[in-house]
Amino acid sequence: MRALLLVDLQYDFMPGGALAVPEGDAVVPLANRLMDKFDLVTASQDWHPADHGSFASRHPGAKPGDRIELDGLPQTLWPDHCVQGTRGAELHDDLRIGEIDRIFRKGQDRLVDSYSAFYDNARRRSTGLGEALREQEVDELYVMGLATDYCVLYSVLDAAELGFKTVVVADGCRGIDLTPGDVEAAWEKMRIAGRVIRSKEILG
Ligand code: VGL
Ligand code: ZN
Repeated sequence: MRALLLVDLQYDFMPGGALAVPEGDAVVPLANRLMDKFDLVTASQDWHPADHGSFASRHPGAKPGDRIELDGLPQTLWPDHCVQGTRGAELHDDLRIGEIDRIFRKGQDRLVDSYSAFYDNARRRSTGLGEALREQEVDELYVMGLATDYCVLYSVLDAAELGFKTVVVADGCRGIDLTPGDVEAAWEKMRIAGRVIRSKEILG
């Protein structure tokens, strides 16, 4: 059985959002077209408390992009984003939400960030995604969404490590490139962990 994972297609990662990913909105129509090709459609949703430790605003004198240590782990600081219950945390209205079977929220623990849709960065807690995929006997996971060099990358690495045949839909992803080269490095890692394709290989 094959499943699709839509990573963080939320307003704060779209142009105009708090942590805007260039052209982030360009992948939404593609997500809608891909949904019909899969037995199971899942999505992740970055879902932070207002005082999340990854927010630069919580650290006096720090600014977005700075790197600190948060509860023992290296942490890049971000603008406040995807705060639970806010418009910025909502999935894009143009998404065919009714076609998404399950949504997995992440990043609720203020002391640890969660880039992967499977686990927090400290691997203390599972979101339940891996268990749900196993339960549905998914063996192949297709991944697309935002951002290439953070949540897509770490979700793909975890999916591969969990034993799923992992396929990344390249034209369904957009990246941040906080440090120039980050996006290219992410693609290199994902090509090693899984398979990278273009959507036309699925849509014809
Ligand atoms: C993300 C940074 C912080 C992402 C989430 O979805 O890639 N990046 N939180
Ligand atoms: Zn976040």
